[in-house]
Formats: sequence, structure tokens, C-alpha cells
Amino acid sequence: MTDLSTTIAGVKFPSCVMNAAGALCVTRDELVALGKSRAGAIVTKSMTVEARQGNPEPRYYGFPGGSINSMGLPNLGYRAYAELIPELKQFGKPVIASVAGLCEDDFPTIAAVINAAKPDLIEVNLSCPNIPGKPQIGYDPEASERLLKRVRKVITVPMGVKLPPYFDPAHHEVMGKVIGRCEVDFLNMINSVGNGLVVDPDREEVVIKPKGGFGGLGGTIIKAVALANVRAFYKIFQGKIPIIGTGGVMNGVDAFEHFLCGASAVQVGTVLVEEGLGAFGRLEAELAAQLKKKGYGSVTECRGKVKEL
Ligand code: RRO
Repeated sequence: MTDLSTTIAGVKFPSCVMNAAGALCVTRDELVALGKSRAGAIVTKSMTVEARQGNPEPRYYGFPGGSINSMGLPNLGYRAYAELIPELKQFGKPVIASVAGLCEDDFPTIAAVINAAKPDLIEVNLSCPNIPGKPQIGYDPEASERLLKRVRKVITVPMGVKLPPYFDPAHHEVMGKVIGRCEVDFLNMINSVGNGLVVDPDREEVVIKPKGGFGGLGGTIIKAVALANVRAFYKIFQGKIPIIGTGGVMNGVDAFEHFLCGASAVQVGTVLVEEGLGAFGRLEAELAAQLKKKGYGSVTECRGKVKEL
């Protein structure tokens, strides 16, 4: 039997495949359905202080190579998620609460109350690309460090950071130094590739309404960017900070590639939205078959083993 379980920051996950924050995880019904599914964890939608409807629709569009979204942080508000966490913990798998905010002060406010509700882990989202007029915090190293130091003071459960994609080794290095100074317990990368544009040539139109059609890209078209970021941070921290690999996982072989690059678990967004909760069982079966084919008995055995030429 192939072992698909994993451990992140001391927390045991029954399966290494789970939803990415944002995918089918906004409402109580969606979160409970994740609890009943084969997902290895329940990850909440990134939360803000007040409940939000999000951006106008259409705000998600799937196409053969991937997806584009500009959801605009639709969520129930942090108080509702704080109340839901004890119920969600009864499904016997870790609960990861994703904390966001519309300004820096929101993050510690939310983090303190969510931490008191005792999710198994907290993920701090520094990389929402879709709030009109607000650049991603993760692209500002000083703001990132300031914010991480503030939330670290109020978080006692393992704290992770959801990072945007970086496209230059100099940026990996700068953010690596920031993370190294902030007592981060795990990393999750990448968030969607921000501010892409998808055009429908027949209609001669953009495909989503907010921000003139600009939105975060996900799915197959971002896999190489995701793998590069997982690998870069795995090397910077020499495997000592566990990494959740997110981006472009559509099948078991994609997940295997993330593990080879250094991931300890993977999260799925686009494939989950397109295929529904049945995606977890399929991905697990495909990943188990791939590991067996390559002679590995567990995901931990192949972690970081990609060969360089
Ligand atoms: O809600 C969103 O528009 C959104 C968020 Br918070 C995020 O972190 N990443 C993304 O692709 N969309």
C-alpha cells in the first residue's frame, strides 16, 4: 500500500491532496462537504473582517489550459469562520484557516480571534491579486515582514504564508530572508499568477467582468511557474520549512512533480472547481499509481528528489 499521508509543521494529514483556499470553501455547506470528501484537509476561503459579496460576475472562467478569476474575496467574515472551526475539526482531518484582510491592521485582528478558535494551522494570505487598487502585499518585502511579525505575535498554532509567484531568483532570495526572520512554520506557493488577461476571440471580449477582465490565472498554464517557486524555496530552506505546492495540479503526475520539487502536500483549485469533490479520489489513485510505478512507498520518499542535469 502506498502511503499518501503527510506531516506539515507537526500536524498529520491523512492525505497529501487538499483544496486550495478559494476553491469550494466559502460557505458552511461547502466546508462540511470538504470534511465528508476524500480531501486531506479542510482549507477555508481567505477571510476578511466583514462578510463580502466579492466582485461582480462573471468572475471565474475555466478554459482548456486553466482558469482566470477575480472573485474579490467573497467570504462570510472571520467571526463566522471562527464559529465554524470547532464543527469542522470533527471530520478527523486538519483545518487550515486562511487569513486575509483589506489593510494591514485587519490581519492581526482576524488572526487573534481565529487562533483562539484553534484551527490546526493558519495560512496568512499575502497574495490576493484581485482587490481593485490594492497591490499584493507579497510583492512588497518590507510590508510582508512588518505584517508577518505582527501576526506571529498572536498566532500560537503553526503559521504558514501563502505566497504569490516570483519570477526572479533575486526576489526568491529577498523573500527567503524575510521568511527566515519571521518564524514561519510552513509555506504555500503559489497563489494564482496575478493580472493575466484571457480573451474570447469569437465574441471579441474579455471573459470576466471585474478589473476590465484582468484576473489571477490557475491550472495547467501555471504549473511550471508553481514548480519553479516550490523548488526555489525548497532549496533556499534546504527542506527545513515544509512546503505546500499549489498550481497546475490536474492529475497525479502533476502532484508527483510538485513532490519531486520539494512539496510535502499539494492543493488543488482549478481542477476542483471544474470537476467537483470527486477530483480528490481520482488524484489520490493516480498519485498512488505513479509512486508505485516509480518505486516509491510514500510521498515523503520522493520529496525534493528531482535531479539536475
Ligand atoms: O478572492 C479572490 O479573488 C482571490 C484570492 Br483572495 C486569492 O488569494 N487568489 C485568487 O486567485 N483569488
